[in-house]
Amino acid sequence: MDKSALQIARSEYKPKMPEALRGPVKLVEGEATQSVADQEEIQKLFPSTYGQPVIRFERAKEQKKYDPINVGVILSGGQAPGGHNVIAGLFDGIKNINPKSRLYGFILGPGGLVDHHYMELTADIIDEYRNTGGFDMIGSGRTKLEKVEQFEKGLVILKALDIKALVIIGGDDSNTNACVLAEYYKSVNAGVQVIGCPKTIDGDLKNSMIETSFGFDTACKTYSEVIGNIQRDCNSARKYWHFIKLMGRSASHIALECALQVHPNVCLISEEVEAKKQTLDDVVTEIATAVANRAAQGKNYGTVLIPEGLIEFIPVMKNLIAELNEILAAHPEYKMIRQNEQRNYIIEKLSKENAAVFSSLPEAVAMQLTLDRDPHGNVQVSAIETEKLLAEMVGKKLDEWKQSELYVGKFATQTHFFGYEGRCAAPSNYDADYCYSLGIAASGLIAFGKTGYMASVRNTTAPAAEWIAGGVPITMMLNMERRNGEMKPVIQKALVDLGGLPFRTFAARRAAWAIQTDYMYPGPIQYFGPTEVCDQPTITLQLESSSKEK
Ligand code: FBP
Repeated sequence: MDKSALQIARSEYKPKMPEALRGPVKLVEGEATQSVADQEEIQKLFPSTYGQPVIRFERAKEQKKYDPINVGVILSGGQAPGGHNVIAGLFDGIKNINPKSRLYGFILGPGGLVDHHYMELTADIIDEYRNTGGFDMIGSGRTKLEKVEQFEKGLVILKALDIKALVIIGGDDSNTNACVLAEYYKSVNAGVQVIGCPKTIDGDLKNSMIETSFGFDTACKTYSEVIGNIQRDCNSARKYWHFIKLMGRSASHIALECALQVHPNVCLISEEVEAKKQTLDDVVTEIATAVANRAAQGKNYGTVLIPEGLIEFIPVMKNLIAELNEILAAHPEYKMIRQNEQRNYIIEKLSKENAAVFSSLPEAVAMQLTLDRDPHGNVQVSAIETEKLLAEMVGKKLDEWKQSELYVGKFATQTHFFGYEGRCAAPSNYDADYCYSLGIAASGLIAFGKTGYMASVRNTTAPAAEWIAGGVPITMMLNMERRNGEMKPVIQKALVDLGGLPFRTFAARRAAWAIQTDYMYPGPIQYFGPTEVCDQPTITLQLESSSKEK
């Protein structure tokens, strides 16, 4: 494969690591843990893995001797920069344990385990992918591992390859499944440990023990670079309002981080829209007001950041989506109905109130709401064109205001959606370092015979040498939620905390950003150069950790 000069230089990069992982380690166990909510139910569902302690690795004097171990690895769900480095860290870690250890990658996600598609990951393959973006080393997929039949089919290949531990690199849903699988394999004495790893650009897999999911850093920096470029274009031509939707599923972490990095004129935060019980019209009025205020100063241009999950947080839409979820789960025949009849079919099944909301939506958006849920029951928010919906509705509102002379100005829009552009970017130094350490930590958890844990690396706003590596029992993160019409144990998603410092910092500055043109242009991710340019974590993480210190 031909490589650019940057790729060649980057492949030589040696990830920075916590001091504790730079040699033999010992394991330090904390207190027994509890699930974040619904303790009784979770304990009943996970009798073998519930309550395990949090683990920290510390430097040991001597390297223990370990037998070789065969390990399997799966990349699950959406791509996130740094996945290859988790695998590289895992590979180096198990080879360190014993050079005869072997690593197998299951192809195209959890489906590879069930269908027995795998490849051995040898040193030459690993070296080819060090510090690269993407998940193309083994591919990823969204098959939901939830049925005993799938677990048993997986066990056949795990036994055949003599695999004693499986690492599942995924988001909240995939790690929930890792927890269920760990419990099952332990309960049947399968002799297979299961370890999770926190991945997702969305940044919504975090809690008191997991500071951030990998990929969030690089994805936000990539989007912020491009939004910065758009802002410079916007400030040069001074003729467009840019409506920019950003990936992130339900949580607005990506939009918030990008806002902190680029200072847009408007940034919506879904969690705030929900807390304020804003209607779609309120949201449109808020944006139109910013447009009108700038127009009054002769500025007919600006930027609006929109989190992709916004629509789910507008209370009437949330109710509608909840009912649609139930209807779609109960009526699989819906997919067979002719397209031009689908809208009426849904309207007939909906309650009167929801039918009225559904009917009021532009047809394209209404139909985007009924698209197949992903295997975990999530609405595919990336397919809902909220940026176009809002641009159109703001235009209509401004036309109305023009009639009553409340607004005098020109309103021309450009719409953008940034998501896939950032998911496979080459990892920032932060993600390259963080991921490699996560992989090494996973190998440590395996060596110590642990199962049902998520690899963790904390204190990552400090220099890498001071990072704290270890493992967190996944049951600690679970609560019961309604999914696909049933109550299920799932990892609690971390949405934007409206009382947290990142949101408060944004809220304190947004009024000035709305009227001024105080754009920031962060530029591209830098890999080589001064540490303050190359190694800074996200502003979100810096603010969160500074508020913890106080
Ligand atoms: P994960 O939660 O699996 O990490 O996926 C993240 C994400 O990029 C979301 O931001 C987005 O809504 C979704 O994946 C898109 O899914 P797909 O890749 O299936 O189109």
